[in-house]
Amino acid sequence: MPANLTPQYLEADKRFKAAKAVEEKVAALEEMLALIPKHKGTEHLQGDLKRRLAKLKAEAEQARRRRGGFSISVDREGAGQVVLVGPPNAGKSSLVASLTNAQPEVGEYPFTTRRPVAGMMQFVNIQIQLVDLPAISDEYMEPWVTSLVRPADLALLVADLAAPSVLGDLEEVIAILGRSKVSLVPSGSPPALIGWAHVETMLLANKVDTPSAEAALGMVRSTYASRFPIHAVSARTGLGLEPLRRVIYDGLGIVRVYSKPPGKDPSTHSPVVLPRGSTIVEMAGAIHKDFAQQLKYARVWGGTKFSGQRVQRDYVVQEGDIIELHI
Ligand SMILES: Nc1nc2c(ncn2[C@@H]2O[C@H](COP(=O)(O)OP(=O)(O)OP(=O)(O)O)[C@@H](O)[C@H]2O)c(=O)[nH]1
Ligand SMILES: [Mg+2]
Repeated sequence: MPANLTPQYLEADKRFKAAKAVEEKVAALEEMLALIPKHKGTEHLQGDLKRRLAKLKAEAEQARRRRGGFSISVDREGAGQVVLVGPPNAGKSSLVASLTNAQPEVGEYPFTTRRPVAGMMQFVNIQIQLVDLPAISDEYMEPWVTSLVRPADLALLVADLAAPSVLGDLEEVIAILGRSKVSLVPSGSPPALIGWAHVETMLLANKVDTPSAEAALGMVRSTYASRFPIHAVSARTGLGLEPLRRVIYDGLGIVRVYSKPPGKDPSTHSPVVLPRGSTIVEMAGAIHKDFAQQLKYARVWGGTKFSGQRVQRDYVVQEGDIIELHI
């Protein structure tokens, strides 16, 4: 056993040894891998953990197949993946139906949605993927739901302003996700818990058209305004939905820039989408992997500061920049 393994690592190791279910073992191993000090002395152990993890995941998959079950995942598409989470009947499917090309089933009864449904939401000149998920509640839930929240770029936590239990329902959703080590956080907050997934979240207070909505919205605001940005919407009347497209875009922490071949016009309908803070080199690499290496300099048109100004490889691109790469 190499030296300087942390107490947290040893804790996770203990949990791994005590675990019975394959999923628990996988979770503990993943945590060990995240926690193990990364240096030469632990290389062997790291390799060993990775092998065991791969084997266990394959076993879990086989077991699912034998049970006749299936593993559920949603392939990423577009500029970002956004999941809708919330209690039953809050209007998650209605919102996805209003904002995207998808047509998830909407029902007056709870637990209508049983499978993820992905749809594409247009925002100006890009598409963002919204994923409708089944309800999250202690009464009943599909066991795989939290595993789809984990990898998302953004979560929309949907509150049902027509439900008297609105506050308790939200607490329940947050607590259930917490049990799977998924923490809903406001955007820009640094990861706080090792081994947890921190999913940036905004709260959508839906059904603002209903009679008691105003009072319910007041309660939601006083409880959650310090934790999440809150947007009041109605999937039924469409209130608040158009501005929501930009809010979602802003929440993804991405920028759109436009590539311009020397001597030609920029391609303004097909932006290059990059994480905020990306440099010109990263932009070049996103267009073609060889470009990152070959890039000599670039010229930028944008905002007020640049009008074809020459910038170096480490220039941080800004929303709306038009960029001429010189290879
Ligand atoms: N008045 C009003 N009703 C809404 C609104 N959004 C959804 N509903 C209604 O609320 C009910 C539930 O809507 P869904 O979209 O199926 O809710 P869900 O969150 O997907 O529900 P589950 O899939 O069961 O978890 C349906 O009867 C909708 O018509 C809204 O903004 N206002
Ligand atoms: Mg639904």
